[in-house]
Amino acid sequence: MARLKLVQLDALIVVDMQKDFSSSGALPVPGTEEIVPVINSYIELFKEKGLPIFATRDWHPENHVSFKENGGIWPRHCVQWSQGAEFIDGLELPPDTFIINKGDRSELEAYSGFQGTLLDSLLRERGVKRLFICGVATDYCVKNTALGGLNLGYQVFILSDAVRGVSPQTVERAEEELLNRGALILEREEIL
Ligand code: VGL
Ligand code: ZN
Repeated sequence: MARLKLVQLDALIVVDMQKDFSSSGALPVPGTEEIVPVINSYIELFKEKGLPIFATRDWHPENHVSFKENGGIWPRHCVQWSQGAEFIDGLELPPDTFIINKGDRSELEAYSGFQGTLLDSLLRERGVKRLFICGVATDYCVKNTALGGLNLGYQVFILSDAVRGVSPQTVERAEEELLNRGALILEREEIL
């Protein structure tokens, strides 16, 4: 097995690991709790090497367009400052994690961590070239954050043991699209 060595150009992106996506939340993504320890081990790895860690969070106003009551397809979730929008218990984000709020404009859906945020400039300022992406949901925000990164010229790695999706069919399509666009899918033991 080829192994990948982390270098100074790398950053970890933890996508939307929030209470509303856990099994007791408003929009449960199956398996979200299960990946918390795996994500913690990636966090530890990046922290050890002094590499930057970014955590996106879905951060919707009450009247967000993605909610069913406002014509969208999702139950109300991740409302700004609500308990459901908090990071999931047990996730060990270091104090110097860069927190990226997205979907914070009522009229715009934002599945990508790059959409309407400072993520690209923060990464660029630090010379980051390669993104290691984990979190939820594989078929929505992980996918679109990864595509956003690819469009902006980053090399993208999906951490397959640390992502979970909404449905198997859309996850399969998402993985195929990501591979076709040049992302690589790897797991913990493939990283040195
Ligand atoms: C997400 C659906 C709605 C996600 C966010 O984080 O993947 N999915 N809002
Ligand atoms: Zn959302």
